[in-house]
Amino acid sequence: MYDLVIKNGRVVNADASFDADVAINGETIAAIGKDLAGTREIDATGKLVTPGAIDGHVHMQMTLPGGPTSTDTFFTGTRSAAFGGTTTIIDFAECRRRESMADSLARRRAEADPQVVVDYALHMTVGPTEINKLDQIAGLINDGCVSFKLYMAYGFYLDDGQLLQAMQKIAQGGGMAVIHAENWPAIQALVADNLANGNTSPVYHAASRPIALEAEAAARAIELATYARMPLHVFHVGSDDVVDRIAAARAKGLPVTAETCPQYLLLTEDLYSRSGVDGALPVCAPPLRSEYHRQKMWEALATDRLQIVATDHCPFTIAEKQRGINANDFTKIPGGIPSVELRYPLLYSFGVDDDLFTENQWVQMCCSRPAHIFGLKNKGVIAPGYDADIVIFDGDTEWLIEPDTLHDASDWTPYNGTRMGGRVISTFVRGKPVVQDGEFVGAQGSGQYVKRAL
Ligand code: DUC
Ligand code: ZN
Repeated sequence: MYDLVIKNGRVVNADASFDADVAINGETIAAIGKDLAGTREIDATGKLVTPGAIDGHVHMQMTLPGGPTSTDTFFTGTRSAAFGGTTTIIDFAECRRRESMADSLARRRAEADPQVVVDYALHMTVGPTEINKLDQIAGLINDGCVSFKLYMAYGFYLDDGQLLQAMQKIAQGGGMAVIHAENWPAIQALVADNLANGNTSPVYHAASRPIALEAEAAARAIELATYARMPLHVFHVGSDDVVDRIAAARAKGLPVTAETCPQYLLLTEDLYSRSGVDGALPVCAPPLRSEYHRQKMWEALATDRLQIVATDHCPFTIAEKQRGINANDFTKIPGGIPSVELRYPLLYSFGVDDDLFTENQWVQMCCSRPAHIFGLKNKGVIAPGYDADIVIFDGDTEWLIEPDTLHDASDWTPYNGTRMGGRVISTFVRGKPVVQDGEFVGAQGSGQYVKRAL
């Protein structure tokens, strides 16, 4: 007799789908088979039973330099994640000037631990002030923090020499880097030019960050990572030019992977020409691109030219976005879009339901591949011995996205009014329900920090 059996569902893994019961003992999947009996049983007839989804790129309660803090706390953000079938997030730790990487990690964990309702890990950010701390990297990797965020954009970007130094230390320690690839000095020249010419509206946010400057940076990062012999994951890809660079590197057998995000799959740059704050809401970096590139992102996912989907979930309120409009300066608009709750159902609705890719590819890009890329050894697969992170998903229910149906702390969603073709019913994290039949039943602090290994 098992502790819990999810009965009669259609189990969907990356490599196969099959009808079976899933038995759980404690926090772990114990067996998969027919007619399994449990102390507690849940009927999943007609439903999909998938691994918990993994979102490798979120920013909960992140304070921008001199600016606002992203709207979701670790509690509201992970509750929202759970409603969308996401059972592990990876957020970021950022060092203060004189703080060690280990202390920064501990400080961020102290913020997250009492709040999280799903499991989480952290990427360690390496900025210019961390260049004299690079010897700490190996120790961090040994302690399970294996990925390092390198920015090529914003005031804290690394120049090429710093990038290479960081990559070599990460390679020596056996870690990997995740990168925000944009050519910051070139972007700054375009920004200055636009502002000097009175081009202050959100349209010029996108105009100042053209695809060429993202593709150039991605290609440069790949070259440096290749020289340093370090695995590289490229964040938030929204243009086919960048996908070309990723695909070329992978064709040579280089350890390069990349993600796109829901905003690049479903939204386009023409939103920036809406008047008032509406044009500011979808400001994010890299910016939204054209309809051509939007369609290319779906194609890239279907053909394996892109490997995974993450969100870059980073909401700011309408009032915070409005301040950038009031200041008549697109650089004052805090960048970020919420979607931690919607990624998994959106990818089902517009990917699987619209026949662009299979349910197995959906699970691969949202669950098993993120687990593999980021070193989450016990997650992303429904098989005995894995963590019992499980989603019961109804692939047949149609529903409409409205602001009130979501559970994050944002006061807007760019997906308002979108008709969806599938919905999360229940979400289990290590065997415990966090969302059950559409109701939150989790407890703050029940999520765990996950140590990783590549
Ligand atoms: N881009 C955003 O738009 N927001 C958060 C960080 C990032 O890179
Ligand atoms: Zn980000």
